[in-house]
Amino acid sequence: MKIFHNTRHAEHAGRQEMFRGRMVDCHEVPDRLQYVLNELQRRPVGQLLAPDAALEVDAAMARIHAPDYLYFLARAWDDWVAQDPANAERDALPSVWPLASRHAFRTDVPPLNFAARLGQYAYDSGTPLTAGSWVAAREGAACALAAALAVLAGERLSMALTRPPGHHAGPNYMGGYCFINNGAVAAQALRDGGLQRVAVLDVDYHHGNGTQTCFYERSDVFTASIHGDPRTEYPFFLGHADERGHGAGAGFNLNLPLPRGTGFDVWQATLQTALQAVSDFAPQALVVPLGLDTFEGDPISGFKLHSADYLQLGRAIAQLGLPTVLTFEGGYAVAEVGVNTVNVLEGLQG
Ligand code: Q9C
Ligand code: ZN
Repeated sequence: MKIFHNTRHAEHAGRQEMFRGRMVDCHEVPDRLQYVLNELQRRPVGQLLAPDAALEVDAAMARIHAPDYLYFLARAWDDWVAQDPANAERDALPSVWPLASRHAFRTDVPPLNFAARLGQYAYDSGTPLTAGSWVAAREGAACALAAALAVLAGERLSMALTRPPGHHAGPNYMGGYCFINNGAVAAQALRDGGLQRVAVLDVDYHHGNGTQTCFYERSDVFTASIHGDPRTEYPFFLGHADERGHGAGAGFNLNLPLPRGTGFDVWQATLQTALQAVSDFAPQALVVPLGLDTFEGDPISGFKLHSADYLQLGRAIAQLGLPTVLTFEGGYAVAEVGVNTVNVLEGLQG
């Protein structure tokens, strides 16, 4: 297995996120990826690589994200500091939003004020944008592209081992600790490499709203997600079972929400439902946004998987017999995220 890791991930290091009216320390920290690298040293299940610097990562991101959103992200830090030089000492977080068009706020006149522009592109106040966010996120997209190209070249398994994560980022928005949707970039790169049908199976605790939205009206990329019921769990406003796709994409999205507190027995049975749906779609490759926040010890999530269950998860996905690209998503029990991640990889290798 080829594992493309982001050598610049630590440049994205948010300090605090807004949570219930106060600022709390960020959960999505650089240490998360370091723990995975440490475990890979103990159990070298794959070949650690950095993506080729010559990869056309801007073109790959532009296949998923809107030009104005990428333009915004690339310059956001400089614009933030230009708004007030003192901002150089603090992360950017939004505090004002246009909500949705049905609330009659204007979105047709692009604001000039940076706080307003950030509110236009960010859907929560838990995703700090820092001086290094753009370079880290862009290099993460390079990892996703490299992992997709490896599978196109014949590799059975590859992984984009990167942070910040990606599955909450949509065509023109950031949120949920995500800026660039790495899984979507990988899926699109697989399509652009000549595969006709690609499936995405999101196993993060949180609904993969960004990925769902990227492919919601398409029949060439089937998306499935197993996650905490959005009536009680983030991201709240998407991820219900009746979201099946739209237009040409009708029938090509599957949401499997589960109540907070769900353990591995029920989760695993739900995984079988998702795997059957993926198999029925007959894809030529699979993308797995791999979140480890289904772990019982996760500080912000509510499922009850144990470390050994991740071996089973890997084995179950391997049963599909599909070329598979993994992306690293959530998982905030930092000391266990390395063992849990490598357990999945070991299970996948059979
Ligand atoms: N203070 C991913 O797992 N905030 N994103 C929850 C905790 C949002 C999770 C509140 C959680 C986003 C990639
Ligand atoms: Zn998550």
